[in-house]
Amino acid sequence: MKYYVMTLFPEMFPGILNTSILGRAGEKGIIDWETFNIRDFTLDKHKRVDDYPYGGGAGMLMQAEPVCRCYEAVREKLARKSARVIFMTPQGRVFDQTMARQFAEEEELVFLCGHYEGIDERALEEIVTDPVSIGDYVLTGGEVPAMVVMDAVSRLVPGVLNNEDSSQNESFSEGLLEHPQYTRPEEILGKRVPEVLLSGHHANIEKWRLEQSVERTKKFRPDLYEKWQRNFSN
Ligand code: 6GU
Repeated sequence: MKYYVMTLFPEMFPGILNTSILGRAGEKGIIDWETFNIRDFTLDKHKRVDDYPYGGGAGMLMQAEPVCRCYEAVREKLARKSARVIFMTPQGRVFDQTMARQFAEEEELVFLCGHYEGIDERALEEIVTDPVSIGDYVLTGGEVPAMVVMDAVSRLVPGVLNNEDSSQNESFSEGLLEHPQYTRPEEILGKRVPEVLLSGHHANIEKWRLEQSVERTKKFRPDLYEKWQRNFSN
């Protein structure tokens, strides 16, 4: 998987993408990424990339020209010229695990990160295929959201996780929240590990874990619980 990121703040990316699981996947060559600084593509002699909105209003907008010229530079590198261009915006479709799975099937993804109050609509019409939001709250820019999507997608790319099915065979794919987990020691803070987990009785352990998952989901995510019931308990 190769990610191309168009942004005014490329310095935000290496910390996340070069660390831990994503860092290791990068070293192994399973995922790769490259940032393009939109500011490098302005023709303005003062390197301006933003301007006031027509019709008035608060804040500044990113201009169409540097964004489109930046995309042309990305496009030259694409193996498939029709690669998805994901625009991170609170106006987009809300990102979920189903979208993560769809994106993970691609070989390359382009991310466009907006900043300020947004981007001139004409540039968006020209290049964006998938406007995507990460939830109903407002952030200062699309960089953190792009990293969220890259993280969720990368762990679905074969070889990124050690255990091939640990991304598939997980509570969220099953539609429930994860059950509680414990590691050594058997007792700490006056609390013991639940006896069933020490019993070695695998059927009982599985039953306990499912019960715990169901209880947690009912309590914290009744919306997910209803969906799970509709899908699995008919
Ligand atoms: Cl993708 N961008 C911004 N600026 N804010 C957001 C978002 C994206 N998703 C949720 N809030």
